[in-house]
Amino acid sequence: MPKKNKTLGEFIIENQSSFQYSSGELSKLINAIRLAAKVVNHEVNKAGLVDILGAAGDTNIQGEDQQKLDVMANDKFIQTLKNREIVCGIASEEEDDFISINSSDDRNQNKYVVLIDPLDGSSNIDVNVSVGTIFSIYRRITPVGSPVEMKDFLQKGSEQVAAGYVVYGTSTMLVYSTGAGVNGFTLNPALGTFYLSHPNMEFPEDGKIYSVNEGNYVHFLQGVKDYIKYCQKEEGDRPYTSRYIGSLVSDFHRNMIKGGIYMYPKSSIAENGKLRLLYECNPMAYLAEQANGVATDGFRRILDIEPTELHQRVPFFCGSKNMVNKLHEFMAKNA
Ligand code: AHM
Ligand code: MG
Repeated sequence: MPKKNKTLGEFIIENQSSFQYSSGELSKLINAIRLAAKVVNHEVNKAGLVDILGAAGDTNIQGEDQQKLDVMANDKFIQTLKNREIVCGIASEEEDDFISINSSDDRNQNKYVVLIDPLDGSSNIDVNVSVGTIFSIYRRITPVGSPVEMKDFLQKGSEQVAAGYVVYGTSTMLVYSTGAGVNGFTLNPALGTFYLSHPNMEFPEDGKIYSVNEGNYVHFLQGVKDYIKYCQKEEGDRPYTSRYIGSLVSDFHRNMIKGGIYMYPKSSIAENGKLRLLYECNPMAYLAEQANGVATDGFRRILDIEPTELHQRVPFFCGSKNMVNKLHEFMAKNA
């Protein structure tokens, strides 16, 4: 059990030898994400003070309005990763295509690709509610030294070597895993230092919170409707509590600490739900499994899904083991 009061920098150095592909490169990568997270945190915190709110005017590939902070966060993460010359490719929810990175000597020897949702839940910024950054890291499968290809990004989630998120909340936290459990670090804004505050985070096996946009209820599959009714029924330890921030990172974070289930089902108006497999579901599923939780599309393990395109969407159910398993019972009955 890692001891507390340790900085993220110390933790990274102490733990890099336990990483299965250790070479220090992954540590440098996490360090770059830590730096970009601090810069984005600074910008997000002053969002209410300066005139940078509102849509930037562009729309992303999914046809959604981009807000200025999305653009800023996207640029900061991409720039930081590019400047440090530690990845060979980046794919971002805010970019139509992946970005291939050349190092200064033009022979990129880096092994890792990063997929990122730079600012998730961005519709919450205008109303001062938590948002987050989500990242996912893979080893490339094409040869080192050559340009990255689409297949380097379209890997199954089970191939991830690390994943994490930053939650810009009442305090800012960076939570990540390199395959040996999940650890959370809280930013001390006065010093600009992340401290290990939540070692070995785990979903409680049972929970009492369900998080779903119930406004879409009428459009859900019968299995999901039945499960929601089950959550609301007065029996045993139910009814459960409903909590939905509308910011995946924040809903996930709360559920991991308190026990709960997050759901973004498919519906008659969104045939694959809303969330993106590569930028949102895979990294969160990786963290969930590292934290003793479960993540599926209602039937299949998220990490087993073979991606076919960069911006693919999937239904997403994630959280405490017994809650997700109960949902599966209702889904199977109605399949
Ligand atoms: P975004 O990437 O455009 O911000 O969308 C993802 C977000 C999640 O964080 C959140 O859980 C969900 O969208 C909320 O969607 P809805 O408003 O449809 O409930
Ligand atoms: Mg998102």
